[in-house]
Amino acid sequence: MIDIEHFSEKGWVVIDFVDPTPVFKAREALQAHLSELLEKTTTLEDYHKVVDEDSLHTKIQIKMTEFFRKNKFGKPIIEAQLSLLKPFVGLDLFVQRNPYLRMARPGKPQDNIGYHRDTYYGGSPYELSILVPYVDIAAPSALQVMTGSHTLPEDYFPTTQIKNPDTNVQKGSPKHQLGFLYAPKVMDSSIEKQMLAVPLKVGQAIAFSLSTVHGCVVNKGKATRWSSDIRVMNAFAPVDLSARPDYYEPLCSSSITSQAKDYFLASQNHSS
Ligand SMILES: O=C(O)CCC(=O)C(=O)O
Ligand SMILES: [Fe+2]
Repeated sequence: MIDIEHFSEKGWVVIDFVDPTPVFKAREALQAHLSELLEKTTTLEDYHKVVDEDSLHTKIQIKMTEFFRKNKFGKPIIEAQLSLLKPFVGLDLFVQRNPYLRMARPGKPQDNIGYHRDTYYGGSPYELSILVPYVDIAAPSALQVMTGSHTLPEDYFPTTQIKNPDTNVQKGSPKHQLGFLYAPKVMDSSIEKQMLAVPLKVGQAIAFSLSTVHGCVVNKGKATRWSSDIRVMNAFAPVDLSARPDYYEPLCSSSITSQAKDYFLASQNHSS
């Protein structure tokens, strides 16, 4: 069961997956593909011991992301947890089609996007981010969240919009497509003392609202943090998806919704 009260109060919640099998399957496949790319048996955790140089890292992350998306690892991971998600988000759900695959090496701030709210970038508080780790993540390596920030107004925190100092992050560039922001809205570093690191094991996830302040500035641990954040939303939530029509795909429908869709499809076919 998801602790819905915990989520309501804090804006984030740790989920123990009912069926972690697809996560372990993705982990195995990622590790095998990584070893193939690096021509060397490599664990996800020790990736940073093999790849230190940034441009090589970006190339590997692009290839690993393509592999993750081509094999469609995300949807089955979420699908296996539907009994948990339905009481939480609803019976009619969308899931993100092409989630990001994040790879944050220890001591490399450039592998992270820092503290933010995704509502700064067009996300809706009706959308949920489910961050699924493929390695155990100890507190020093973990994503951090600000408890209670999910219901604070949008202008509560001052931000400064800058151009990403990493010139490789441009609109549409490969790094942008990996989830890095070309014009990040930087939050004041004083919020750090309110940020709470949430350690996770493989088979768990942290779910948070897109209005919850979250992020990581640098992985201060010993292992590379591998995760994908997979967004889920209620198909009937008042979110304007017209600017990103392919962003989501259907995940599940209630019985009445499925029958209504069949009716409209039949009527359409009949009249054409
Ligand atoms: O994994 C990270 O470092 C960031 C994840 C994130 O920003 C999100 O899920 O919205
Ligand atoms: Fe985010």
